[in-house]
Amino acid sequence: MNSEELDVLRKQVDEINEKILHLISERGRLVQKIGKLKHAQGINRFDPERERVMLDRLLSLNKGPFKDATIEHIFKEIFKAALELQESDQKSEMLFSRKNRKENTVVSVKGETFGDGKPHFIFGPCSVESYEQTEAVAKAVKEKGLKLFRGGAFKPRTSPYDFQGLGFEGLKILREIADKYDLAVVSEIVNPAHMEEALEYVDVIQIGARNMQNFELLKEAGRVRKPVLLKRGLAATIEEFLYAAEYILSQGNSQIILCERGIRTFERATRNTLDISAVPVLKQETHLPVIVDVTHSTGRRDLLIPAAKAALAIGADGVMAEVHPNPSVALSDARQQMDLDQFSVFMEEMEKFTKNYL
Ligand code: PRE
Ligand code: MN
Repeated sequence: MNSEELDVLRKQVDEINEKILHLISERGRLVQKIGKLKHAQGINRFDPERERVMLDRLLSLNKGPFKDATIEHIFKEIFKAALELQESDQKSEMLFSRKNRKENTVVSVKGETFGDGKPHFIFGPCSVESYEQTEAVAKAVKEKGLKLFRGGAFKPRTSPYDFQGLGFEGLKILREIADKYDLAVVSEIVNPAHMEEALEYVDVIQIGARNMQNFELLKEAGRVRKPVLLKRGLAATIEEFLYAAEYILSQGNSQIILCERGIRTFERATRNTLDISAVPVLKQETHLPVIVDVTHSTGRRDLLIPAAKAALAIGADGVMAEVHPNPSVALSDARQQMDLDQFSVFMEEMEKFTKNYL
């Protein structure tokens, strides 16, 4: 074959490539329309029966030179690409998507505006154990000029024999103390049926890691008009986390703060593995504020300061940590809560870090 002949053949191949590209693009646009229709009708994107019918028809038309298996392989790749296109279209239409809303959602609680580019902090004991224990922490939070106070009243514990929280009694204590010190209450609700009554006491509803896929609870949180602090599930992918947020958004509540709290991995040096890169991923993919719970992710008092610095440095909108007046006797998470002196050091470090590096 002389080189002129080769050039001619290659030119023909180039032209066919172009035609294939146009046809594939045209197919893509049609498939996008199909994707929209299917989504509107609530039909599954993946349709193996339809794929089989198309493949059988193509194989019956196949006259070579490619073998049936090759044709089947090529078209399966085309169908896969079509599915991915439909999926990415659908994702960008999600309410959580940054593509859908360019500017940050700012969640405002007692003047603390999560998502405004500045760091915000949430502190409080793991559990509300008594009025005195809770007040001691609230007082320290207030003295530092902070506004957000957390405390667990409903505690989803691994063992049913562990302290389960004081329930509504705990919420009442939180409210009373928060009012006394002019703080806002962040507390976890675990039962959709409790939501309405809890709103009397709570300013920010926390959905805990263990309930991230409690869809009825998420829907209920979506119906209320108060901010929701949604924690990532202990073994949830970022995608699952985002769909959990979508449940809340889809019910009309966009006041959501996402919270990375560490995920379960093989590593045992820390209680969970802080997935620090989840912060910028979430900031890129969504318009929602993102905070890091340094207590539950590390499970180690000695790692709280570096983990919090890392969180702020990588772009988190805030940090949450647990503080107890006497951690050694705490009824839950005794090993990881800060005492009041450690809390003071923690805040001094955060102030220095914020001033020097952010
Ligand atoms: C399409 C894409 C994915 C489905 O699994 C089947 C077919 C395709 O690429 O042809 C389009 C489509 O979504 C559909 O026909 O229902
Ligand atoms: Mn805890």
